[in-house]
Amino acid sequence: MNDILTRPRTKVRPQIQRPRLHKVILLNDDYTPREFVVVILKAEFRMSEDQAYKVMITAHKRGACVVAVYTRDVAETKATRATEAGRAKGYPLMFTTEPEE
Ligand code: TYC
Repeated sequence: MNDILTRPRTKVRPQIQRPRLHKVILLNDDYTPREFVVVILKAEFRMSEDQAYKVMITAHKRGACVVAVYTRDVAETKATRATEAGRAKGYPLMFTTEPEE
C-alpha cells in the first residue's frame, strides 16, 4: 500500500530579471555649434525642437545632461551614431553611456 510515488504539484518559475537600463549622456565641449547639437538630438533621439534645446542648454551650462535611457545595446548604438555624426563634421561632440543604479 501507499507505494505510488507522487510528485509535488509545484512548478519551477525562473525569476525573470528586467534588463538594466543605460543612460545616454551628452557632454559639453567648446566647439560644437549649439544648433548642430539640437539637430543631432532631434534626429537620433526623436526629440522635439523644445526638448532638444533644453537638453543642449543644460549640457552647455552644467557640463553634461542625461538624454534618455534605453537597454544597453540601444543606448550604446545611439551614443556611437550621435558621436560619429559630430566627428563626420569635424566636431568633438561626445555622447557616453552608463548603467542606471
Ligand atoms: N558649448 C557649445 C558652444 O558654446 C555648445 C554645446 C552644447 C556643445 C552642448 C556640446 O553637449 C553640448 N558652442
